[in-house]
Amino acid sequence: MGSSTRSCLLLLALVVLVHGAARSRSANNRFPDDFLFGSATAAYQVEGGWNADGKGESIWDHMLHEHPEYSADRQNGDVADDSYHLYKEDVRILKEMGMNHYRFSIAWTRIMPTGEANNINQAGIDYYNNLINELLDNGILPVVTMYHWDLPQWLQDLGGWTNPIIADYFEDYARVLYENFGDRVKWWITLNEPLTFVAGYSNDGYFIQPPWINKPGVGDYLAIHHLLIAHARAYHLYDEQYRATQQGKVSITIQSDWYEPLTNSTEDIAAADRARQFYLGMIAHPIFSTEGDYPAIVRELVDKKSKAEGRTRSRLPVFSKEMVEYIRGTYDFFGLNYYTGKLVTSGETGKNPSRDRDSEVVTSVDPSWPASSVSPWLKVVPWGFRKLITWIHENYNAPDILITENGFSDAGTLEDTDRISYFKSHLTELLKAVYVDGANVIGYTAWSLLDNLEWNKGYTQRFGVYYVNITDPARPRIPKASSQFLKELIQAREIPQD
Ligand code: PNW
Repeated sequence: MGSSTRSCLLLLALVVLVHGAARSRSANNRFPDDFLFGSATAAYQVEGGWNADGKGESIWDHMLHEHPEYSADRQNGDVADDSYHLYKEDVRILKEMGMNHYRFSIAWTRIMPTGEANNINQAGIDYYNNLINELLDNGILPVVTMYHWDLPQWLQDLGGWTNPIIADYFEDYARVLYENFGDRVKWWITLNEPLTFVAGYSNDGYFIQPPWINKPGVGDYLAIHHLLIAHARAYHLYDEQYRATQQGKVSITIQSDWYEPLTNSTEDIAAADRARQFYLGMIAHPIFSTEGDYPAIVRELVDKKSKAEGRTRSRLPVFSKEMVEYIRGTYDFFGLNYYTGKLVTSGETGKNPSRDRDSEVVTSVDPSWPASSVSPWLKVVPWGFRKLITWIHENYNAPDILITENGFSDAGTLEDTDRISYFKSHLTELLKAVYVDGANVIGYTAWSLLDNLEWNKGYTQRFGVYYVNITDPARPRIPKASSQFLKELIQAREIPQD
């Protein structure tokens, strides 16, 4: 081989190498072709029309009517963003951003005012038909949450999630939804963030929520037990009666922080794993793990403490072998909400008894982490997003993961640069989980489409990529800079580099 041929080959090799490196760099920054981008809301937070056209009273209607002082700004969901009347505006702005899907929730009480199947409200069915059809006409996939915390008050009066009969009622509700909307809705989420809403039975969540019953370590465990059964009932109903014809997917949305050991001591590493089991595995393990049932460490610690308290049975109810099998595997994807991370060490905290105390962990945050100026719990921990996704990938048999919420709050500025950098850093970590760690993330849903009623924090904590002026009866939707950012990102299917 002559020296000129050799240098030619060398040059060629170099070109190929450099090109390859450049390609893998850009691949790391580019979303897979079939990756779904969307945005989310929940019925009580945006709809309003709380008693319009036959809608029944939910536990959130009930609580904030009875106790306006529970709300940070004395606001409630009576009118909210008035999406009950302005849903076409919502679809218009979704389309404007080029969104592939819209995750919204159905208000149980709009369809079944008391929660009972013998009392169907046609106007409620009509409203969701209109919304679903408007979305489909605009090429946007509906991703529908059945339950985003607004239980019919009628069912709460029977004990709500602490009464095992709730599973029967939830299955009835799911049937009505599949029957009426399943021809067009192909993505179903049974429950949103179980471990957030069960704090309504333990009064130890980070915010006041109905029914606000002070039974920590007992009421929340009962609710968890029954909601897992309710979820499985809705899943099996779909499997047995609707999947063949409707061909959709059914799953659940779980919220988890990332739990990082405070130090690399064996003790802290074990504590962080316990935290994951108590604050994520409690719901995920029965559904997504190979073995099913509650995580072993959860079973062990709660049983041990219950015994030491002199009880005749564990505060955490026990599933029969059949029920473990019935719940195990009831998913078609993993719905994940991520906002923040925590540092973990072992120790005792929380009410006695309570899930916090049962877990034998103490969490903290790093003071150097940036934070939302209005939501004290929301520290910006993007690397925790990657670690959480990868942990789920490795521990639960590599499920398809749909990010069903991720977002940032502020007081409501239109130049929301902090929200843009939150999205950017989290999407960057998401792509590392996909390309480096091999996780199957199939889509990303920004919380939230609109500034909306942030539960008992009212409008003091705004998560929207569109601003809503709630003193204006017309509730115009005004784009923030972050909506433009998402629009460009979705168009390019790439994270813009500065
Ligand atoms: C979610 N945490 O709740 C809910 O699904 C939304 O309805 C809500 O508006 C949104 O997040 C913003 O708060 C969360 O403590 C509750 O980490 C608590 C936490 C995260 C999300």
